[in-house]
Amino acid sequence: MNRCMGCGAVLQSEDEAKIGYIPKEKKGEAKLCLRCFRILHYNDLKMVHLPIENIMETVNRKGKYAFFLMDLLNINEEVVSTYKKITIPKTLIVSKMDYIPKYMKKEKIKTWLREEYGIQEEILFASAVKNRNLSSIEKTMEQENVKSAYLLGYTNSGKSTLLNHLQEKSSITTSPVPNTTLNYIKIPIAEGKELIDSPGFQYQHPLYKEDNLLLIKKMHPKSFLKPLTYQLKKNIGLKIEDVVQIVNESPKCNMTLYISNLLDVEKVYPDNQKLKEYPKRTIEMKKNQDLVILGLGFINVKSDCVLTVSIENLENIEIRNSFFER
Ligand SMILES: Nc1nc2c(ncn2[C@@H]2O[C@H](COP(=O)(O)OP(=O)(O)OP(=O)(O)O)[C@@H](O)[C@H]2O)c(=O)[nH]1
Ligand SMILES: [Mg+2]
Repeated sequence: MNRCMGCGAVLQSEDEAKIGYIPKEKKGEAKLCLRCFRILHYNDLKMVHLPIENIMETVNRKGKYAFFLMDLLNINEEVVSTYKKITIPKTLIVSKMDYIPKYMKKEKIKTWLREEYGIQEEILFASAVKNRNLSSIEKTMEQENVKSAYLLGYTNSGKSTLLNHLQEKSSITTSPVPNTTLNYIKIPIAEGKELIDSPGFQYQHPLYKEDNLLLIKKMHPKSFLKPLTYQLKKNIGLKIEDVVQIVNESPKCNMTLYISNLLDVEKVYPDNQKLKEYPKRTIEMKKNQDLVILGLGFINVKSDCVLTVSIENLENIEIRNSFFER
């Protein structure tokens, strides 16, 4: 059974609409399915459904060790609870470190992850695109005496990009669209050691519709994050794309947004409030707490304030103590 080198899907020439499709005349010689070929050469992005389920079950049954990637904008209760379901020995990797401002210090992030999220295992920091700290993965495998480890994480956390930087020549398809990797792909990274790239976990309630590729791309930029600070008077709010609206109900609120800079942020006033049809929740925020919007990032408030949040699914918001406190 031949598999696509880029996404792991089984290659087939029967149905162009299905994953792993490769034109008949290319079968036998080409190593990439048509979708991966088009992503690689034309940046033609297309989202497809994941063909496999039960990643956690497979990993817990077959795996000896797991590395779990989380990027800073996607650290929240849902992601951490998935991480905690891994029952084999594991290490957490905070990925895409090039993306975040320098004042977010690693040691503080570590303490915060331990205190706020109860993470006890080893925590590494890495940037695939800047080749930072990638050797620590091999070192951990050496120390733990493991030859094979799964690379896990939510979709878009950067698993395949990291693995491409650990091999001499990139072979795995990467993209800002969710579900790029469709099956397990074993990659040797050093003498006698391999990592297994895996399909990503999905949020229970993704913020995007599958056909909204523009929003999906905006949510996952490659460039450095510049946090945006706002001072909102009473009844003034912010709308981020058509995803979420946050209105300040207190006399004044200072907040900093840690979200992709490509997203449109619009100020809203009492007479032009949008997203009216979405469910609302009013929250009393304490100074230095974060309002976390799952899949988007977080908003740090610099003063006590009352916020009304409108969002399609209220389960996509969480409140937490920020690591700026530490
Ligand atoms: N800034 C930055 N961007 C990264 C880094 N690693 C990955 N990315 C970007 O994040 C996006 C997703 O990367 P992938 O490697 O495809 O993510 P994945 O975890 O393999 O995703 P799935 O295969 O869908 O589960 C791509 O646009 C990458 O360029 C990194 O270290 N820094
Ligand atoms: Mg991948």
